[in-house]
Amino acid sequence: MTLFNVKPARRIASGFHPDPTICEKPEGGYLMVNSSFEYFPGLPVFESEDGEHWAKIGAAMDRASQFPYETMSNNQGIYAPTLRWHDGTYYLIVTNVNTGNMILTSTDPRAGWSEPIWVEGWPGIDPSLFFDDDGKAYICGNEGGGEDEPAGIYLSEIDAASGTVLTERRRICAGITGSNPEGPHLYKRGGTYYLMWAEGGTESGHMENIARADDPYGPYEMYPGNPLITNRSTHLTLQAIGHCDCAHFEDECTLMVFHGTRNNDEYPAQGWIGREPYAVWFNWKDGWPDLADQSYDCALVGDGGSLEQAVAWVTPAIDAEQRYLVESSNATDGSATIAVRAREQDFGLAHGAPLIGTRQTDVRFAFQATLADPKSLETGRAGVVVYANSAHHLTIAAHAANDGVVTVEARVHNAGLSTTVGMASLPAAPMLTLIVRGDERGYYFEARSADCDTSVPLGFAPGKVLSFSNAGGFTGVLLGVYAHGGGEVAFHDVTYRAGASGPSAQSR
Ligand code: 6LW
Repeated sequence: MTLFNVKPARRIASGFHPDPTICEKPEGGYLMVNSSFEYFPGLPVFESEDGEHWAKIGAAMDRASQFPYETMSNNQGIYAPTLRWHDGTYYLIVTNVNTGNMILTSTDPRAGWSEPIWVEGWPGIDPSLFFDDDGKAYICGNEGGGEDEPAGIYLSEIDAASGTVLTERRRICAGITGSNPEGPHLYKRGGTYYLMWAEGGTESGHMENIARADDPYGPYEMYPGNPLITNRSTHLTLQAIGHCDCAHFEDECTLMVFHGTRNNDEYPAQGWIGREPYAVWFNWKDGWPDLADQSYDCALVGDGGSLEQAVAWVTPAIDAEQRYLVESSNATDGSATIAVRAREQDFGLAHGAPLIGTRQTDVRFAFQATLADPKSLETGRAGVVVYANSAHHLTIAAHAANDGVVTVEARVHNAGLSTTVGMASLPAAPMLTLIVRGDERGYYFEARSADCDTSVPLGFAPGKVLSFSNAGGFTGVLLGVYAHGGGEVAFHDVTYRAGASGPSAQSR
């Protein structure tokens, strides 16, 4: 057998970018889009020339008319998109779990995407489009199971331009285990239809399966080697792999993307920086993907400089009041100046947690923000936050005390229990820098006043507090700034450095 360009799987973006979908660009190269949940701008778009090196080029959902939410709970919003190119147009079909399924279109993804085209009469999540060569288009997706419809993968014909579902939904697959068949994609190769779908839940039981049929509605013949991929029941660092999508499906060498979490068994914690996308090339054997010799793993920490991505700032839901203004951003080192207008709400409320942040993209990192004038905090608290969700996050809060002193306090917020891990009083001189560093164990907090040469250590929080297994949900970790109370504060030199060397000597 001839082997074409098969290479081991590699991470193609860092930080939480789950549910990857890819398609080939007509001029060559690829685009990828990922789920974004409650965060805005949503639906990050990446581009690649070779399928291995990817760069973020924007976000498909960049205005309120596409995502009109000023409050939104954790893990709501935008789920599992599918991107396809057909006849001069990119179609991005996606679920907003708060409203339903929709299609965004674009003829130039760098220039932006359309208003939502709503798909009426198509319940469930993880919608996908397939354009057949006879001119028909299909929508498939999954339904969790209820009184009306059993769980499984459903299919109908659709007019993709108008979003009109043309035929009755038919269940075409129930999965192989009965546990969460989802994220389906339909393809065609040599006249045969192939259905791929994830199963087992997106946690440690995750897997991907494949089946084939002569007709899009089946009956489907299951691949005898299913699951096509899984790391279930292993101790590999890379866990929870699945939710695949492919390009070059009809070629000898097919590009497949999937997501997985970096696991830390030593401490033990599953995937606190979230589900990240990977890519692998495979060949075919006897009409099935040949992945028998492939294994999927990764290092817990970093994997070289090739994954550098621009720092992208997001807020939970739309920042309609413009409480967060990224006033300037330094293209060379990624540092930003961010003005924050405080509001009374704190992180304990599920809706629209007040913060602006960027994804944690490596286990080792340093994130810092300098409060230009700590005295402006007389009516509130401001600081940095390491945020998984409203019930699981870490804060370093600064607030003005009496007599020209600022108090800084590092706290762990874990499922309703809030614990102080470090506290210090510093002179209320201009320029108070709050620092959080990450490593394989977790997060280390520090503060440094411009008057002092050294940082004051403020304790440590184990990463497992924010891990998938403790915090739950579908997202990873954001590193951000916030202000509660009244007034307005400015953060200077808000800087994120991935791969920076763990805790400083003082905070160990
Ligand atoms: C996604 C679905 C899933 O829509 O997680 O657990 C959802 N399964 O496939 C969010 O990523």
